[in-house]
Amino acid sequence: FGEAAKKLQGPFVPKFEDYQQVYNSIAARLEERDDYDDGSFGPVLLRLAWHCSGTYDKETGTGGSNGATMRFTPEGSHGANAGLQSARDFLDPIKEQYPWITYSDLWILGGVCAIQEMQGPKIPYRPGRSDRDVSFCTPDGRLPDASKDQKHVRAIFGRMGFDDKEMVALSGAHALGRCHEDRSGYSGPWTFSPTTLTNDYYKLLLEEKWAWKKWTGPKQFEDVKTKTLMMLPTDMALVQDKGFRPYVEKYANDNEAFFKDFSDGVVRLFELGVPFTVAEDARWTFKSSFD
Ligand code: HIF
Repeated sequence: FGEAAKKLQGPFVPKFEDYQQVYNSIAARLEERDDYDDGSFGPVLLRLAWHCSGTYDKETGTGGSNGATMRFTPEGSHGANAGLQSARDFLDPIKEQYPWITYSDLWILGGVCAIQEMQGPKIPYRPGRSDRDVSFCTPDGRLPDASKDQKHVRAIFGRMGFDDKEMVALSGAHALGRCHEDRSGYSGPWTFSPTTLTNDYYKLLLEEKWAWKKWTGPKQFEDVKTKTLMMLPTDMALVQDKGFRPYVEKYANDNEAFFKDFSDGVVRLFELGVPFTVAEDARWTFKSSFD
């Protein structure tokens, strides 16, 4: 009888409410698990979603958030992805609870949830990513190298199809989280509130005095006043470059403009390389836990 009923219903097609439930479960787990460095897995979940997406190459159409190929060793062990196992492990019980969602849709939903739960803007979402096999792993070297300058930043984000304004708007995500010596080699947070999304990253870039940190690790900047904050060479490139700097100034002065452009940029980033069947105007906006 059960089988017959199932046949009548057809295959399970998840709807908005089903994805909202997954969102709620991720949000609840973020609240529960405060055993990550600043009390939240939010930053590393966002980093996972971005590193899936940021492999995209617009010329060949390869890479991007479709596939979740970071599950496989070649890509999972790329130097740039060091530490992201913790984010994947965090999401595994959610995948067990909702087996119908693909890893690739789940990892991006994790990024969306992280941003919203860290009090960032709404990030509209649509599903449609499928998991692909190891042969779809991208070659090493597609993600940015923090020791480089603006030419590199433009080359990497240009390859994904982004312009100057979008590059600066996305960069505000470095208000969140921190660098770990055992992962990237760099050390420290960018802002004083690394689990809340604000435009502080831009304000600090402009208002603080920055100097090279005196240490034996990779070259990074520290704030002269407290010596507790950091900037990567690629972060500092945003104020050194004439094309980038006006946007840094704009976002430092206008959090609303930052949130708007950040959201637009992240939506585009998270959708790179995905052959959606759902139209752009049918994206969903999830309720946050505090709405
Ligand atoms: Fe990051 N990023 N990112 N990044 N990033 C690190 C950490 C985070 C770059 C380098 C690093 C973006 C762009 C760039 C986050 C989100 C985003 C670390 C430290 C490095 C080295 C990793 C570690 O040691 O754990 C470079 C060179 C980028 C291009 C300029 C995006 C815009 C800012 C696209 C973005 O969204 C987040 C969040 C973290 C914090 C992770 C954590 O575990 O706390």
